[in-house]
Amino acid sequence: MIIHVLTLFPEFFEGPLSASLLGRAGEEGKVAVRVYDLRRWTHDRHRTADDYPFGGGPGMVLKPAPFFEAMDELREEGLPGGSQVILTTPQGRPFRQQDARELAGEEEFVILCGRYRGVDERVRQGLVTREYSVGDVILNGGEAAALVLIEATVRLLPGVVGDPASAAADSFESGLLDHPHYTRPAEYRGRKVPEVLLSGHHAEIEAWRRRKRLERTLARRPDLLESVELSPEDREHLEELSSGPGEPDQEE
Ligand code: JA5
Repeated sequence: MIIHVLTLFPEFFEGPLSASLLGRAGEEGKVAVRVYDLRRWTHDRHRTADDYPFGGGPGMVLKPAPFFEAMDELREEGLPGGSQVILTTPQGRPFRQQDARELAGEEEFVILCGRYRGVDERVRQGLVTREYSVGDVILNGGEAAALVLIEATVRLLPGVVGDPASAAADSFESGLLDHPHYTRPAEYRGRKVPEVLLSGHHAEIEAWRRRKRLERTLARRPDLLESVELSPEDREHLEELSSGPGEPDQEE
């Protein structure tokens, strides 16, 4: 897979792309993330990539030309015709696990990072095929959001996450939030690991974990329950929960 990133702050990507799982995936040739400085496609002495907004108002807008010229060059250099061109923006659709799965099936794609007040609208109209938000928060630019897309996508590539069972067992692959996890010691500062986890009864452990996932999802993200397949036992448990106490808001 080749991921191209156009940004005014290429140094933003250096640490994350060389660290941990992403760094290893790069070294092993599973992905090449090519980060380009947008100023490469500016032509004035000050390498200006932004300008004042027509109509006035505060802040600056990223000029269209560096994006269009960069895309021309990527295409001349072999970027396939149908490649997705993604803009990270608060105006985009929420980026979900399903979107990461779709991107993981692409051979090559481009991420455009906005800065300041955003990008000239003609960049969206003329270049962008998809717009994604990574949460209703304000960021200084699209770079941090681009890293979210990259990490979520690359970890789905074959052989990137060491243990495929771990990738598959994660929250959201089941559509539910994850159950609690414990490791040694069995008691720490007076807090005990639930007895069932020490019992060795695998069926009971799995049933406990499923119930905990349902409990947590009901308490924290009830919206997720609408798109999850629930067994009759699941529904029965949720029924009990809506009358009972459930998980405390924050474990004290
Ligand atoms: C800000 C000029 O989904 C969170 C996001 C916030 C944010 C994004 S994505 N892009 C920008 C931006 O600011 O380009």
